[in-house]
Amino acid sequence: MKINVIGVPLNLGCDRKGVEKAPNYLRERGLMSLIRSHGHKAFDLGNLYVPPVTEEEKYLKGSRLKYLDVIVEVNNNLAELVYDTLRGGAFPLVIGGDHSLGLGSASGVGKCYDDFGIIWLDAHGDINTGETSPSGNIHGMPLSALMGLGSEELVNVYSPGNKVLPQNVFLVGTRSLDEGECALIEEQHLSVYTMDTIRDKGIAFVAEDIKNKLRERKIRNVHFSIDVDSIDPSYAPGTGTRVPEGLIPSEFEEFVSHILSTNLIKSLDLVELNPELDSDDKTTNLCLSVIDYITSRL
Ligand code: B3U
Ligand code: MN
Ligand code: MN
Repeated sequence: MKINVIGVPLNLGCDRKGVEKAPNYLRERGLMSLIRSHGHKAFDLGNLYVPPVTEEEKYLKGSRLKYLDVIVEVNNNLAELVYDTLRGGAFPLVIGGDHSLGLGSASGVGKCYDDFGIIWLDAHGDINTGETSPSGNIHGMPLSALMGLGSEELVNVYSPGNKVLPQNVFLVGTRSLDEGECALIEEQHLSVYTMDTIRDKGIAFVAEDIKNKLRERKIRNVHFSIDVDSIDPSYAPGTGTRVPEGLIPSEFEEFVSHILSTNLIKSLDLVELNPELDSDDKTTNLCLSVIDYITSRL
């Protein structure tokens, strides 16, 4: 398979330094040769340009959303690159950076396919809007914008691509939701598989349930967005917003293996690795093994 690796050294969405270093950090530790070791033709497209900004530019035009303009610009460029990659018959592997980039990558998928789903593996919902967000950090908002909800500027990224239908959105590993996110989940009847559900029914059940729903709805294309904070912080401490009681690596692998076996996954993000918050490269090594595992199954 042809795989295009796209680095997105973006930290403005989480408003915390360190995550922007992850793409190069992973490259220096053998990312590309790891992917190639599975027989793929892997192309390193380098890092997307993130224009420099100052603290003073955080809130433009009185917006509550931090660094809105730059984040929109980077996401438009990312969407175009993901779209071109898919049109060229390659698989986009997007390495973050913070999770605000999920808006760009899934928007690129949305322009390519009108029937698409999104699996969002994350401790958080990332479905806040400018109004409901407690922080103003855009990494907590991409999924609502992808459904066409919330701030106009975010919703219009890579317009007029297809939005994802709420019924085709699957949140997995969730264990930290804000009030406004819970309300939106109810309103839009989203499929949310919390850690409580996973503990109760098992990760295999959850994966099967998602597979069944995708089949019932005849969804042929799925974007898979992986936030490393979905994994328990004892295994993945190198991330900005750790939430206890997460997936253990074997559960994570089981889930990924089930989902990849559908052959519906067309693109993937791996985000929120912060090498500066890591201990002994534990999370970096875990991310490399995740990429190893995933690319061995593509
Ligand atoms: N829900 C909170 C916190 C958060 C979201 N995503 C991460 N943290 N990584 C917010 O700010 O929207
Ligand atoms: Mn996230
Ligand atoms: Mn998260």
